[in-house]
Amino acid sequence: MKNALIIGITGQDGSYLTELLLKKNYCVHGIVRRTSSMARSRLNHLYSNREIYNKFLFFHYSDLMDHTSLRRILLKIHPHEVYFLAGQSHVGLSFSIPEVTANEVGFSVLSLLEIIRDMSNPPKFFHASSSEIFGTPVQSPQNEETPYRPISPYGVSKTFATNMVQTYRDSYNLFLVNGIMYNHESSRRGENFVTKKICNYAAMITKNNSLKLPLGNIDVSRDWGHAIDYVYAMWLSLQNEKPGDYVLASGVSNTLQTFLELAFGFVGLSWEDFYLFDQRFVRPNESNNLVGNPEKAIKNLGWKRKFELSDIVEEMMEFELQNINLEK
Ligand code: G4F
Repeated sequence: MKNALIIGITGQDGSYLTELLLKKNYCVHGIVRRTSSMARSRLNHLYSNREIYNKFLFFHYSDLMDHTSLRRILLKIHPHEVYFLAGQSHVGLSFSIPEVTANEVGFSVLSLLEIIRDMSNPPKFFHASSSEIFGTPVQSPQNEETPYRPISPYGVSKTFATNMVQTYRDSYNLFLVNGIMYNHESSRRGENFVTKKICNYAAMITKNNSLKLPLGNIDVSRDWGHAIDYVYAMWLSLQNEKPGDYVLASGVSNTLQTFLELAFGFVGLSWEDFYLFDQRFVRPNESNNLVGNPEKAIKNLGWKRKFELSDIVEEMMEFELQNINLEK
C-alpha cells in the first residue's frame, strides 16, 4: 500500500485529492493545524467514517512554520508521495499580508525541499504552483516556457517556490513536480473567491431580492476548470516516468461577466440588477489574460478533463440553492 502525505488536506483540493487517493488504495496522511474550531467540513464525511479514519486516513498536527514537526512527521510516515497544496492562497489578500504569504507560499516549500533532500528514499513531491507566476504574461495562452512576470506578493512567492522546485530537481536528482495551476473551482471553493461569492449571492438573492452583490474589478478574464480534474492531474504527474512542470488549465478564457451571466441565469435573474461596484475588492495590481495551454499535460500524462464551465456553474449553483433551503 502506498503512503501519501497531503499538506493542505482540509482545503478544496486536499479534500478531493484525499477521496481520489483513498479510491486508489493509498493510505492518506494529512497535516492539520490547531485552531479553536474543529471545522473541517470538507472532510467530515471521511473523518466520521470509522472504516476510514485512523485506518486509511490519518491527521497529524503541524504548521507550515514548524519545520521540526514537519520533519518528524515526514520521517515517521516516510510517504511515497507528498502533495503541497497549503498556504495563504488569496491573491488580493496577499497585498495586505505579504509576509505571511511569502513565508507560507514561498519559504515553507524550500524548507520541505530541504527535509526531502535529507531523506533516504526521498518521496516524490508535487508543488501546487499557480498561473499567478505569469502575472502580466508576454504571451497567451501561456505554456511551461512562458517567462514568469508575477505582479502580486502571492505571485512572487509562488515564483520563488516554483524556481526552488526546479533548482532542487536539477541539482539533487529528486522527483519534484510543479503543477502550474489555473483557477479551479467547485462547490467546495473557499467563500472569498469570486466564483463562490457570486453563486452564494445569486442563491441568496432568490430569497431576498433587495440584496446587492459587491464586487471589485469585473473587467477581467480567467481560465476556470473544476478542482476534481486538477487533483487528478496532480496524481498523474507523480505517476509519470520523469518529473517536470505542467500547465494545468482548461485552455479557455472567460470573462467574469460571463460567469455572472451563467450563475444568475441559472436562477432566471439578470446580474446587472444586483451588481454593486465596491472599491474594497479592487486589488492594487491585477493579473489579466491568464489562459493556459495544457498540451504537455494532455500529451505526457494522458490528462483528460471532464468538466466544462457550464457544469461547474451548475454544480456550484445547485449546492448553494440546497444550502439556502437547508438554512431556511
Ligand atoms: O476568485 P479570485 O479571488 O481568484 P484569483 O485571484 O484568480 O486566484 C485564484 O486562482 C489562482 C490561479 O490562477 C490561484 F493561484 C489562487 O490561489 C486563487 O485560487 O479572483 C478572480 C478575479 C480577480 O481578477 C479579482 O480581482 O475576480 C476579481 N474579483 C472581482 N471582484 C474578485 C472580486 N475576486 C474576489 N475574490 N472577490 C471579489 O469581490
